[in-house]
Amino acid sequence: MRIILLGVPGSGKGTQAQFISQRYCLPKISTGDILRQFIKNDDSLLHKRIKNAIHNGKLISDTIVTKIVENRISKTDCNVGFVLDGFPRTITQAKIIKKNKIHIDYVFEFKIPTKIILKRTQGRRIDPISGKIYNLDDNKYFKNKDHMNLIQRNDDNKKIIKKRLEEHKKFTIPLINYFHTCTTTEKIKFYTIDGTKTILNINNEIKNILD
Ligand code: G5P
Ligand code: MG
Repeated sequence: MRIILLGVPGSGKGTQAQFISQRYCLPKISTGDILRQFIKNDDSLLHKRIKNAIHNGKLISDTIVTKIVENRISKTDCNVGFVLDGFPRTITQAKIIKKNKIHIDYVFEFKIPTKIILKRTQGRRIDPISGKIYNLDDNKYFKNKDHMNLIQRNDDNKKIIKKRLEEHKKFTIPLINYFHTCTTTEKIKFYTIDGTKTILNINNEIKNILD
């Protein structure tokens, strides 16, 4: 199964990517996570450029991101399929998937209103070891014994979120419209998910589709 998860910042892509990856034994490919890991490890000009773009809420160039994904999906563990979290994000990125003759089975778009986006992203906390995603609103956060070690993302502040939302509107909304046109011609199953529901409800909705 080859799956794409789309949606505004904080809509639940990463959370549901972890669920899908575990339940269906599929590698999770999160371009955001890969880029954040990448900029941690060096201080070259390229690293600085990527860091600057992320910290300004801007998308990274299609060339860099598609190279990362092409390289990752060429690994043998992706022979069974994969779940792409946050890629593609532009029509150019989607066309590279097509150029590589990779057939996508499912696209899920998560939708939530802006007011919720701001609250969720500011409450998000991440376990730096496992990558597991929590929220201050979530009881599990307090049950996590190591919650003192959970971290907040640098780009999870109001000003940067607003810029990330502008990028979404400019580049990803046209991509979503593009996918709508592909559903019939390329037999891609496209589902819009109401991201305001609980995580468990959405897990179940996805299970009903993929099981
Ligand atoms: P990222 O890292 O891909 P975004 O902005 O696309 O960043 P983000 O912020 O990671 O997306 P998400 O993954 O959609 O959001 O959301 P999440 O982490 O799962 O959930 C957010 C919070 O809500 C959590 O606290 C979670 O517990 C809670 N939550 C989740 N689901 C639910 C639910 O159903 N109900 C409730 N109540 N709560 C829930 O990209 C970062 C940057 O990297 C670059 C760009 O610079 C980008 O800005 N980048 C790319 N650039 C170009 N092309 C690409 N393809 C790129 N990919 C990354
Ligand atoms: Mg994410």
